[in-house]
Amino acid sequence: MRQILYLFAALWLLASCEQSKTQTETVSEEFPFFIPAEKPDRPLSAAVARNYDNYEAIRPEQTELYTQFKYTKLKGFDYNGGDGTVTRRDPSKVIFENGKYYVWYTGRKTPVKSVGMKNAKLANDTIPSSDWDLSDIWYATSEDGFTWEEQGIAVHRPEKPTPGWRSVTTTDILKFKGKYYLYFQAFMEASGLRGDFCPVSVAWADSPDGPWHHTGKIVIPNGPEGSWDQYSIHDPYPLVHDGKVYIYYKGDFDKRPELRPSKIRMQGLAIAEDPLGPFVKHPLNPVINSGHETTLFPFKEGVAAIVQRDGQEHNTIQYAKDWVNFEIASITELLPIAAGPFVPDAFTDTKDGRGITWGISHIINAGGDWSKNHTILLRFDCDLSQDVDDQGMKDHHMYYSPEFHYTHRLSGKQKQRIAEETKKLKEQTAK
Ligand code: AAL
Repeated sequence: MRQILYLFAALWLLASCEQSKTQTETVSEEFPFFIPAEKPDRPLSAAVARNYDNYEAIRPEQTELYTQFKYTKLKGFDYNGGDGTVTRRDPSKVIFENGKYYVWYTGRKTPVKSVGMKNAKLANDTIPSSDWDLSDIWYATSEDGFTWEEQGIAVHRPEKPTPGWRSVTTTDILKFKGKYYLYFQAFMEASGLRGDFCPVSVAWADSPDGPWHHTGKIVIPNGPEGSWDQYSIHDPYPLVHDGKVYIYYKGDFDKRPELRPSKIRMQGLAIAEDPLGPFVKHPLNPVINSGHETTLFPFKEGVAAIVQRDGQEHNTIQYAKDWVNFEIASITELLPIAAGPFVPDAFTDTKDGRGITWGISHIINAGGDWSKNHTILLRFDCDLSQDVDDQGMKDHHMYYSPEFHYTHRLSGKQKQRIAEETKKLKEQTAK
């Protein structure tokens, strides 16, 4: 009896070996139905190899630095019927102090709407050129992040010729050793006269409610003639890393009127021991090759960036383990513009950044009518956090309505080109 049992066992073992051999053979011939968690030891196409080599996970929904973005209208801000005389744009990071949230932003309340950068020559002391000309830095607070109460001007335009006399804009907040610092673009000419030229200046306060002391100094100067940031230092964005102040900023350069958009936009880094400087620009600048406004947050031991609007790598979330050399972590869509996230560990000098789940962003031309151009603030939510696992934010199969698509319409010139192409085709085939 025992012998028969041994015989059965041996036969079963043989059969299962045969079966697993067939399975392995099948697997080695075809890419498996269940995608292997580890990079398989077999020839792979460049695309599939990249899926393993370049990303944290093989699926976006398992990638911590992948998210979709959801948007909510903010309560509490009035835009004068959207007539173009009131704008709120380029929000700072959101911080939580004194039991409430704070945000700072470019605020313009002018007697007339802006004439546009192309008509900058028509601008004067009361007529703004761009949407951000003749602006001050305003702030608002909120109990819940959805309803905001505007508190007034935090930093006024200083007297001429102090940097910023024409406009103080696009601010961001730093808290360092118990003091608060607002960095901002300090315009000394109407935007559009030569470009969007400005350096960065700073104001400080002992409380987020002020009073703010405008240093009147340029803290991140434009680069030397011929360098990428010789004209524009935009969107200064401070974080604390290694006990130092790291400010990422955007530069506009290589303008070529024959191309659209005519400028290249990249982002650089300037580092200082003290918030008032001196700031030393990183020798590898620019460190991000795309994007428009700057949005970054500590993530694990490195820093992550939301890269939107411009450049080869727009619509990506990027990551730099060493805070300098950025790689694409994920590709996504409908990214928040000029996002100022709530970054609880922005200033804690963390070595394990937890990430972000919401913030304030903006939409330009909010009324869809450029002749009344103004910008509104809105809330975005996402899951770029180590502590939240919201599968509802990890979708990658987005739906946009027909109306949304049709707002991206052909121009008259494009319609004409298409008609000519068809005409040519008809002529060729008629011969
Ligand atoms: C933005 C920012 C800067 C530019 C202008 C106002 O959204 O990149 O601030 O100067 O546009």
